[in-house]
Amino acid sequence: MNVSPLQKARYEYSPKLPGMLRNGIADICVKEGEATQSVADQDKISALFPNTYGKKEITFQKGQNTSAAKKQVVGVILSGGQAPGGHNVVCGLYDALKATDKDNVLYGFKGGPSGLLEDDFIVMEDDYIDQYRNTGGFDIIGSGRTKLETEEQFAIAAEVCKKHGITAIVIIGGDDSNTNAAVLAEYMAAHNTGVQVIGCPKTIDGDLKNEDIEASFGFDTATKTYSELIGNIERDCNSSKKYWHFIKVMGRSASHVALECALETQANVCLISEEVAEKKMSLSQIADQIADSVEVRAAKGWNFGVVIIPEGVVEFVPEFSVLIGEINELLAGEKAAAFNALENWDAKYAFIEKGLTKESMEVFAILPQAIQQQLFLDRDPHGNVQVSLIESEKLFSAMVGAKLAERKAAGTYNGKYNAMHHFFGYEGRCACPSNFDADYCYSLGYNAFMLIQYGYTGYLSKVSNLSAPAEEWVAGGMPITKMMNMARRHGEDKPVIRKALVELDGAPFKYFEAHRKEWAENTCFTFPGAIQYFGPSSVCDLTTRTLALEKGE
Ligand code: FBP
Repeated sequence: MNVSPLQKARYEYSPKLPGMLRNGIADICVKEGEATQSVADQDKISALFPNTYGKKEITFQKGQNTSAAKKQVVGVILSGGQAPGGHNVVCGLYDALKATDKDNVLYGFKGGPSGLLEDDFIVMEDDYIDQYRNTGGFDIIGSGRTKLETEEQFAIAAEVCKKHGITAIVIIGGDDSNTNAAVLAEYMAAHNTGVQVIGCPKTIDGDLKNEDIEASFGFDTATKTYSELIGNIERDCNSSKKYWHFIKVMGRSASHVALECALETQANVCLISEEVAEKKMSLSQIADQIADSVEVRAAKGWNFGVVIIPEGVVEFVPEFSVLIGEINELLAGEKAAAFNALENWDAKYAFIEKGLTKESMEVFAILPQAIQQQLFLDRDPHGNVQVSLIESEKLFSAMVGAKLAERKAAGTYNGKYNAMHHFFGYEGRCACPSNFDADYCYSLGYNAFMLIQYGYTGYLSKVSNLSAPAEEWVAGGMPITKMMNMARRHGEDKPVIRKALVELDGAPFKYFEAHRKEWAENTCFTFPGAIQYFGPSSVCDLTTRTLALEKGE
């Protein structure tokens, strides 16, 4: 493998562990806290998890290791979208496992949860794992989106574990994957398989967090990567002074990524999907909000700017959701064939006009034609509109263009408007992890092994106090059931970990809200620059603005 000088240097980096895990395996003991309860629906969740519900929160501390000696054979799975630092979770797990007993074994199941079901794995060895230390990506074993959720799958998983003498499974994933980890843990306990299950909180989207989990890993690096790029674009804006850049950033549903990038770069406008939903904003109102910034800046001679758009925003616009629902209905079943047989767009447009309600037709009519066609052409296997494919950066730039044309006609705007479009998503998911993510992930993996060694199951590896230096981080574990409530999924009530959306009364949004007018009307850009790996801790170990604000810093 060809290795770049930076990668070579990163191999040498020793991730920082929380102080309490630094003294060697023999010196880590457990402190048990209070018994836990689920955040809501206690009766239902406790009935569904009779073997794993209500367990105690635990923290590790310095003291004699009292765990029972036992050969550990652990299987690890990477689940869902890539997030920087995943390799370090595996490395931390491996190092703790080998430091405890060199005969312990780590299996890496390949390609996500399906690797466990298909018994497709590699056995981790030093030479192999060393190539992945402090690197981005999930290529060490690959990832996948197969959900481990049915009894049938659990039975297969139990068989595979029995075959290899596996004592524990570590699932590295987001809210869904960790919900499934809890269900799998319960199954394994109920069937006396002796297999423990531990989860680790991953996702660049930042939406797996709650009063126990301060951050999911990958969010730090991904947002720093996007913010670097946005800052570079802002510099370009300042230099050429001729474009409005519409930048969509990843985050399937929640707007944490967009908000963090706005806090880092002080872009002129940033949409927050949760606010759009709360205020029931229409597409036209959103376009007006952006056009206001364009107009005010044009009056100052600044025909340039930056708009950040969260990936999922259109689903949060109430009128747009209604439109999508009607389109899905309009083309349900056999009606799709009739629509597809129509010979040209005019004929299709007439069909649509007849089928949609007046209100939805009004929304449809203001969309640029390319977006209108996209809604009808790109459909998933069930025939539904693929909302995630909608190029909302182009949608809003076109709508703003139309607003500005109206304002020009009315004499309130006299600027020049040229729009450029970007989507930053995959660019950040496999970036070389920041020191924060390298340290945090390694700690999560190391800590996951300590939970296994002490016999816990159905726990999420928890490392907290994250805005302090790593020395002061607190390592431990939290029963996953504590984070659960009941929610409607595919027409059924299911136990789930609640997805954390941006809280409009939370400190990060409040800070943004207090400054956004100034950022919209003036040029307050900040340029975070590239992630730094070597240098003063004040630069290299910086956490996100979101975390700092949430911690009141
Ligand atoms: P996870 O929730 O699995 O971490 O994935 C997050 C994400 O990166 C979203 O931001 C994005 O919408 C989605 O994955 C893209 O998924 P895919 O990799 O399947 O295209």
